[in-house]
Amino acid sequence: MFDSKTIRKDFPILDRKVNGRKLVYLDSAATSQKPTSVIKSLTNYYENYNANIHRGIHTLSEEATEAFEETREKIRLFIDAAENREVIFTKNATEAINLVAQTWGRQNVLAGDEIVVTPMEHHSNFVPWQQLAKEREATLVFLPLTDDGQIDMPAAEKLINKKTRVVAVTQMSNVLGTINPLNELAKLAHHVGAVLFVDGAQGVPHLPTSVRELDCDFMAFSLHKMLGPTGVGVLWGRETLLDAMPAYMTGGDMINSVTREKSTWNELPWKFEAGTPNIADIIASGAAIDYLNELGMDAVRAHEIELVEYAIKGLQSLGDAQIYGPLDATKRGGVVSFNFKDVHPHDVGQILNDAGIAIRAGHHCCQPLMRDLNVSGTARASFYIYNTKEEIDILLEALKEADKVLGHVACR
Ligand code: C6P
Repeated sequence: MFDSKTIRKDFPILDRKVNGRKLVYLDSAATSQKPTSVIKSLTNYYENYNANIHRGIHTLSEEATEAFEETREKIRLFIDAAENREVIFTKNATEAINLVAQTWGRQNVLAGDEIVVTPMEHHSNFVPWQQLAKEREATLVFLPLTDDGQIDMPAAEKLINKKTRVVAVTQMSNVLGTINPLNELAKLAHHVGAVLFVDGAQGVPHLPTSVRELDCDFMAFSLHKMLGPTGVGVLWGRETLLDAMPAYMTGGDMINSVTREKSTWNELPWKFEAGTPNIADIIASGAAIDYLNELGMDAVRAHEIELVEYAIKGLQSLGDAQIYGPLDATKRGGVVSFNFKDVHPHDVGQILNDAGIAIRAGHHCCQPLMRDLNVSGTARASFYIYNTKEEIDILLEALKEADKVLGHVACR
């Protein structure tokens, strides 16, 4: 285990005040804070070796290319992929999902086929599949959830069938916290000749992840949720699948040769990386991976289980707080969504902000799930390596205070 209080010293932003109170940042599921090593990596790049990559034969370009490709290798190791050809940089998880839906999807999903999703998908892993289904005249099938927000696996066994082309599911829900049984879903998908697409946006930053052990076929995630800068996403896919896919965007860097009549594509991974990529942020993402590796992802996971257990107990002790998702902390990741009495979550978020506490409130880009839960939104506290039990105490105290104020609002 690591000491969050020591870790906090590496995150300058955590020293700031909000509304005159010490910042309590409980919104890492939206985006994590960044350690000094990541911030320094950005300035180091711009101060010392800013150049375009894969093009120049001058020293700066060579240094930038080397650092850029080194990050790809770090990411390969982090998710235990077989080849770094399989690691493609995008601008975020959303772009990675669209890339697959619009290339592999258009090539492989035909009229009458089925695309399987869950009701807990973030819009990013839902709307691209919904649009593909419309375009291809395919059917979108939803795996039902149990009352505590887990996939109903006996139902999944029946619903994943010969018509299924892809099962698209989140590794961990950004609302319910549920960690999904990807191994079992991979078996069900592969048994009928379908592929398993995993949205790892919430999973990869918080759980030890091996794409080979999970036996999935594609995975998408964003570096900004795992200590890295914004503007960097990753698509991992099996080499055979990526090789067979058409290009997504065309232009510079992704070609092999171009004549007036036709063009041929570069090899993987560059076939999917058209134009100048986000060089500085991708290189700094390598520093983020180094930081997480130093802590160890098993320790990250253990820390979050401890915080989630503590937060759930604390919220339960307040009475009247409705908590969504499984209550067993080992079955969920570091997000806790709740509604506090019959008060609108935006009011909760506003009052907490007055106390310097940053949470997220609203539909969390999961409108179909909100409809199923019969709520307009939830309040959500999410945790990461720098959060402490003391901060959860501050949250609980603020909620007790809010109760006094919001109790009135609710009765109006
Ligand atoms: N969820 C949240 O506060 P991008 O924006 O492409 O980096 O990530 C999209 C995304 C995809 N899948 C899941 C499960 C996610 O949680 C997110 C981002 C943030 O919950 C911002 S809406």
